[in-house]
Amino acid sequence: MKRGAWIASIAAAMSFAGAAHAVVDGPVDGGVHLQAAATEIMREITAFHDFLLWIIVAISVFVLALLLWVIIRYNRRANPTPKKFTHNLFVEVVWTIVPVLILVVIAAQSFPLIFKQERIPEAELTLKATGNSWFWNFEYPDQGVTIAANLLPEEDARAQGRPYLLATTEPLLVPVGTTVRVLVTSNDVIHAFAVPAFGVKEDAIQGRVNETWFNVEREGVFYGQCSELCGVNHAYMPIEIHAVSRAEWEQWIVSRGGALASNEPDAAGAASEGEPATEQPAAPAATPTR
Ligand SMILES: [Cu+2]
Repeated sequence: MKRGAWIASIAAAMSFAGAAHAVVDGPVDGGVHLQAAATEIMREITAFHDFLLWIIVAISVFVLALLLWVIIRYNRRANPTPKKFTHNLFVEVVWTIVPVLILVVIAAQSFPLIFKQERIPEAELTLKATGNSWFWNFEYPDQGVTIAANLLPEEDARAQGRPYLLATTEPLLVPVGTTVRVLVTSNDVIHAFAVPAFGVKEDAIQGRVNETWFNVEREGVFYGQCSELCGVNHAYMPIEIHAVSRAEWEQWIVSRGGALASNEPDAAGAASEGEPATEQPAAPAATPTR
């Protein structure tokens, strides 16, 4: 890579989330930063990542400067007769208090973000993602639509100009500007439903229903992958999500034989609160769709 390109990449990596750059969804060749955010949560994760990066850079530079100072100023030639003291109260207090303060500052940014991720807002739509060895089932239980998304074979991906190992045979559609609650489970081993641009990563565990959520801000094609080592074809169970307008999504639901009845966001939310077992009968329902 040319020197200029390196500098540009590093500058991009260290830029704050608000910095203007062309939005390219999905992973890109030579990309060094996080994928372009498509949800508010991911924008905040990106900003937090950049904030931490600056703290790490400052600490690394400071420690390097201390090392250089000791190497140059206190080597045997420059300082032939070293002092013999072993304690310095002031320095010891400083190197205890300052790291604690740094951690407090980090925690003050980190905890609100974790709470925001974990607290699912009033959902307008429920999506169920079920991991299988090795493909995903997606279901809109309130609309009665189920799809099975397999890896798009390499020759088809090349022919269609879609990214091999990320494109699927059956892309999932979600409406933009809609809070989608995602129920994540598995039919066999542990998988993980992860979409970097949404800031979402949730374990898919057999016999258990985990919950997460996203609200996509813009239309686009977003990719994710199973993110839990789940066996020999772990790398071949991608996730492809198309964020589209509400009208286009409704059209798609109808074309898949679904019903656009009003959904009741609170029924499933209350049930999953304390008793995951009550959700269990829903899991096998996804199986016969294959
Ligand atoms: Cu998996």
